[in-house]
Amino acid sequence: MADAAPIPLGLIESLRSARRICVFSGAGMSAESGVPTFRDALTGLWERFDAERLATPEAFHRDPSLVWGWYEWRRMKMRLAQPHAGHRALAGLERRAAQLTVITQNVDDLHERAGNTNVLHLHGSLEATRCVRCAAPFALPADIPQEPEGGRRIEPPRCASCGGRVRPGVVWFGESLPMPILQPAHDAAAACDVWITVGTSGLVYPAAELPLVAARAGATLVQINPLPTPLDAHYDHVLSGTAAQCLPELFAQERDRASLQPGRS
Ligand code: BV8
Ligand code: ZN
Repeated sequence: MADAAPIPLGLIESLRSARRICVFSGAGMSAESGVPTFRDALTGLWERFDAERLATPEAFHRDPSLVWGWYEWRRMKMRLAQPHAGHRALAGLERRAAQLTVITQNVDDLHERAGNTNVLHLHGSLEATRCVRCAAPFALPADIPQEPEGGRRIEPPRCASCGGRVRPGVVWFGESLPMPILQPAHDAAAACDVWITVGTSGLVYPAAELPLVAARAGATLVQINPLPTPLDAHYDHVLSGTAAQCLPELFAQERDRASLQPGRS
C-alpha cells in the first residue's frame, strides 16, 4: 500500500490531548469485512428493491417472508464476516483513550467482536429479534444461517407467547430511534473533544444530525471516507481513504508522534 499521507499535526495534537472521543460509523465501516453497504445495489431476490423500501414496517406487513429472508441473508453475511484492522484499531483506542464512545448506524456486531465495549447501536441489531405484536424477545438459533447467495423467501418464526410474527430488532424507516440509545449518543456528541465519522454517506436522520451536535459543542471533526460526502464542509479534517487503512494509520501516527516528544506519555 502506498505510504499513507501524513496525518495533519493539528489532528494528532487534538487526538493526543482529547479526553473524550466519539467514533460515528456507517455501512462503509463494515464494507471491508464483506458486509454490503446500503448503497451497494441489492442482489438476487431483492434486486428490484432499494434498501430504504425494504427496511420498513410496511414492507414487512406486505411481504413478511421476502423481508425476513433478506434479514436472514444479511445475518449470514454478518456472521461470516470478521472485524478488520480498522475495527481492531478502535478496540485498541478504547483501551488507551480516556473515554471512547462508538456510535454506530450498523446493525452488525463487528465493533463488539473486535473488542469495543462502549457501542451505541442507533438503528438496532440483527440479532435482537422480537415479536411484532407483544415485543417479547425471540432467541434465534445459534448456528449461522445457511442462505443461498441470491436469497430466498423465509416465513418469519412465530412468538412463543402470542403467536405473533417475529421481526428483526432493527429500526426501520419511519420508526423512531430508541431514546435509551439516542439520548446517550446525543450527550456523548455534545461532550466529546474529537468526533471521528467513518464510512457513512450522512443521509439518514436523525443520526446524520449528531456530527453537527459535536461541531456546535466545539469538537474537532474528522471524516474518513474514500468518497466525498454532503457534510464534508463541516469537518476540520477529511481523510480520503478506507476504514481499514485510515484508522490504524491515524492511531499509529498519533502514537509514533507521541514517542517523538520526550516527557509526553
Ligand atoms: C425517524 C436499520 C421519526 C435497518 C436503518 C429528516 C430529513 C429527511 C428525512 C427524514 C428526516 N427525519 C426522518 C426522515 C426519514 C428517514 C430518513 O432519514 N430518510 C433518508 C433516507 C432521507 N429517517 C427515518 O425514517 C428514521 N426514523 O425519523 O422516525 C420519524 C418517523 C417518520 C417521519 C419523520 C420522523 C429511521 C432511520 C433508520 C432506518 N434504519 N438501518 C436496516 O439496516 O435494515 S438506516 C440504514 O441506512 C443504516 O443504518 C444507515 O443509517 C443508512 C445507510 O447509510 P450509511 O451507513 O451511511 O451507508 P451508505 O451505504 O449510505 O454509505 C456508505 C458510505 O461509506 C459511503 O459514503 C461510502 O463512500 C463509504 N464507504 C464505502 N466503503 C468504505 C467507506 N468508508 C470507509 N471505508 C470503506 N471501505
Ligand atoms: Zn408475541
